Amino acid sequence: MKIVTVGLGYIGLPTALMFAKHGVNVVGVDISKNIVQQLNQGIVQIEEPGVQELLQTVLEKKLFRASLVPDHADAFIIAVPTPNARDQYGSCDLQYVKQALDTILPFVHFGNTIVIESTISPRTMDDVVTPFFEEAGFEIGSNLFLVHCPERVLPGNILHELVFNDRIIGGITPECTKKGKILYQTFVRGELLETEAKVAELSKLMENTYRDVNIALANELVQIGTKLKINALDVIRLANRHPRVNLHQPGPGVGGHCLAVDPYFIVAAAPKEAKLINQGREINSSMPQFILKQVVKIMEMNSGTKITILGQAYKGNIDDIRESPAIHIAEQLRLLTEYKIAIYDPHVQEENDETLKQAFEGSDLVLVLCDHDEFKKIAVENIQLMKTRMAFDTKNIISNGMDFENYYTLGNIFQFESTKKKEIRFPF
Ligand code: SAJ
Repeated sequence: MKIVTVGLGYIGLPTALMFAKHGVNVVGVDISKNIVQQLNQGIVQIEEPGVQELLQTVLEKKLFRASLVPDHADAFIIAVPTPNARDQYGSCDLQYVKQALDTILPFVHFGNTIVIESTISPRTMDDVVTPFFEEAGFEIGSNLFLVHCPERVLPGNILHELVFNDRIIGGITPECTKKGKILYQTFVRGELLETEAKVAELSKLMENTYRDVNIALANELVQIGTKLKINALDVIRLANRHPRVNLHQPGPGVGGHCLAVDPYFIVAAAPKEAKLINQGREINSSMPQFILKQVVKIMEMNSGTKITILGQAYKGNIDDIRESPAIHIAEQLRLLTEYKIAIYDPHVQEENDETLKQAFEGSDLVLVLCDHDEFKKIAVENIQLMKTRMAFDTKNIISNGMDFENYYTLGNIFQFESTKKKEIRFPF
C-alpha cells in the first residue's frame, strides 16, 4: 500500500511515520521547504517523545520520504491546520484544507480513499469536500471514498495514543467507512467506530468542548472561591471523591490549538443554540485577566519590582505555545513598565531571557504558568536568591511551597489580602 499524507505538523508527521512503521510506503507532503529538507535529513522540528527515533527507523527502511509535491497513491490523508476565521464567531477557516484538496486532485484516481483528519466544522464533508470531488467527475462511494477520521491524540503522548485510542471512522457512505476502516486497521489497536461523516465531525468537536466547558466550570469556581474566601482547590479535591463527579483543574486559561479553537466551530454553526459552549469560552478566555489582577495586587502589597515567570508553553512538558495563556500574561505584564519581567521555560528555548538563576535573582514573585516537571520542585538555592520569597502557582504543582515565605495557589489567592500566614495543607 502507498499513501500520501498532507501536512507534516504535530498530527500529520506522527501519523505518516506510524503508517510507515507498519510497512506502508508513505510520502509526506508539506508546503514548507525547510520542514521537508530537515525531515529527509532525519531532523524533527517538533518536541514529541519517540518521533525523532521513529523518523530515523523509517528513513533507513526507505518507507518514508518528505516532499513538496504529492504522488500517486492508494489513499490520501489530510492533516493540516484549521484555525478560527476572523469573523464574528471564529468559524472554521478551511483555506488550508481547500489548498490541500487542490494540491492532491491531479494525483487522485478511481478507487482512492481520501481522509480528512483535520478538525472541521459540522457538515464540511457533506457540504464542501463531497461537492469538490463530484465536480471533478468522481462518484462518492462507488469510485472514490471520502472519510472523516478525526485525530484525537494528546500532545506529549501521541505515538502511544495513535495506536491505542479508539478511532471514529465517518464515511460519506457505508462503503467509504469500510475503506477508511481498512486503512486504519494497519496500526490502530483501539476500536474503529463506524459512523457517518457528519456525526464524526460533531463528535470530535464535542470531545474538546466537553473538556473546555468543564475547565470553565473549574475556573468559575476559582472566581467564586476567591470572592467567598473558600479554597476552590480543596472543594475540587473533595467533590471529586463522589463516584460520579469529575471537576477539572483550574488554571491560567486554556491554550493549545484544540480546546481554545474547536468550540467556536460549533458556536459559529449554531450561535443561538450553543449558549453554554460560548459562555465556557468566555470564562476560560477571561482567566489571564484574572491572574494579572492578582499578580498586580500581590506586587503592590509588597512593593515588588521583579517577577519571575516560569512557563510559556500551553501545557506541561511540551514546546507548543499556540494560544498559550502564559504568553498572553507575559505580554501584558511586560506592558506594565513598572515591573522587571524574567521568563524561563526550558522547553521553549526562544522564550528564555536568562538562566534560571538569573531569573530568580532579586525577584519578588515566582509566577508559575505551566506545569512542566522541571517546576515541580523549586531549588532552595534559587528561592534564596529572591528579594521577597513569594510564589503564585497557578497550576498548583510546586511540591515545596513551604520553602517560600508566601505560597499562593488558585485555591488560596484571597489570603494575601488579609494575612501573611502560610497555607494550611491537609494531608489528603
Ligand atoms: N487544562 C486545564 N485544566 C484541566 C485540563 C487542561 O486548564 O483540567 C488546560 C491545559 O493547561 C491546556 C488546555 O487546557 O492549556 C488544553 O490541554 P489538554 O491537555 O486538555 O488538551 P490538548 O489541547 O493538548 O489536546 C486535546 C485533547 N482532547 C481531549 O482530551 C478531549 C486531545 O485528545 C485532542 O486530540 C486534541 O485536543 C486535539 O487535537 O483536538
